[in-house]
Amino acid sequence: MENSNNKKLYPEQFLDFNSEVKVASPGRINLIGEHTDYNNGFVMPTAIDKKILFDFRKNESDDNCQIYSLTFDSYFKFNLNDFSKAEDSWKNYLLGVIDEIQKLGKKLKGFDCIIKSELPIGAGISSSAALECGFAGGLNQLFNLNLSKQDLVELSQRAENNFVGSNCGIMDQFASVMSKKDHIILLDCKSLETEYIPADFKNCKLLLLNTNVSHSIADSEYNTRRAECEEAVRKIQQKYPEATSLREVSFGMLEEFKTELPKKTYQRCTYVLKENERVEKASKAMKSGQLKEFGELMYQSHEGLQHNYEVSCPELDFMVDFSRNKDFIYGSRMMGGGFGGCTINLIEADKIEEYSEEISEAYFKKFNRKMDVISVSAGEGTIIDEFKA
Ligand code: GAF
Repeated sequence: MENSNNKKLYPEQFLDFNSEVKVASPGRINLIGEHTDYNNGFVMPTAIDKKILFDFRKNESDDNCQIYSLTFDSYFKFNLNDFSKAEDSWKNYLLGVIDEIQKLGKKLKGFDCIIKSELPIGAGISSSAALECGFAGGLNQLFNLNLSKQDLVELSQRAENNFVGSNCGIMDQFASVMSKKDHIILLDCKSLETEYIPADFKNCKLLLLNTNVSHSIADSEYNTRRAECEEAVRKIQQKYPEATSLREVSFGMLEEFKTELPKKTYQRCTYVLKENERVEKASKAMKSGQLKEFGELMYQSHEGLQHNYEVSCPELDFMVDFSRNKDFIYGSRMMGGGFGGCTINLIEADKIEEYSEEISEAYFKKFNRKMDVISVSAGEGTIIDEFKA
């Protein structure tokens, strides 16, 4: 890894690190289809051109591993046969991956790894999936584990579910590994069937506006939303056994259970069913170049997330509202799990600079907080290079 200006940052044992495997693992955006993945629904994500970079080498030992994060200037070591949950969450994404690889009966040996991130943390662009998938992909290559791309996606998701304790769906890991440059994925999270739609935004671009807040309730509320959806499915299944997720539930079926479900639960389910419909419409609009229609669906998605799914926050709502009457912004919505992070905006390219200044100023005035502008394009999924010694 390049570190010529900054050599003093490396712990001594990482100086002159000769990489055997290098990995570039991207963050992701999601155009539409939020909180639908764990309900077996549809999403439209893609990887972005910003990444986490890894360098791997085998070491002499059978089971001792060392990891250094250049981003956090933090070093830790662990034994492959004896490790437990760490205090820092970023370490748990990695340990979770090791745990899942070992559960598959795959044999690892001692290795060293350096990690450097270009992804802002807590911005909702899934630095966690990038970390898991890049790490899993690197180990797969270094130790010839013979895992497919889909194995890497699924074991990374399991690492997050089982070791980190977040009940995330599959979207982030899938986008990080499977994306193709200049394309948006239309993913059916039930069958994992994929369609790659050219990311042709004509005179527009995608712009992320980072609220720079990440409210602490995010993780617990995420798990609660998922539990609410699952609870509804369990009730509906009593009459319709074929409904194993909200994907198999129609508006008509949901209506039948309106009085039996808690009001909020009914509201959450309505949002999910409508969001799945929006993704279907949005993918058609994207394919036929109807960008204004696409943008309108983004606004509707935000409204559902704000009022029915209730995962937004004042900072995100302010940003979306601020864009509403600007005819050069076609669509805007919160992106990812919610309670902070970024909005994603479809905006005419030549207005980006002027608009960024205007909204930054207004946001600062309102919340006394700086926001960040992140311009993104649809990038390639995980890239792995091997270097023979
Ligand atoms: C987070 C999760 F990790 C995803 O699986 C997805 O549910 C998303 O929130 C909401 O759409 O990024």
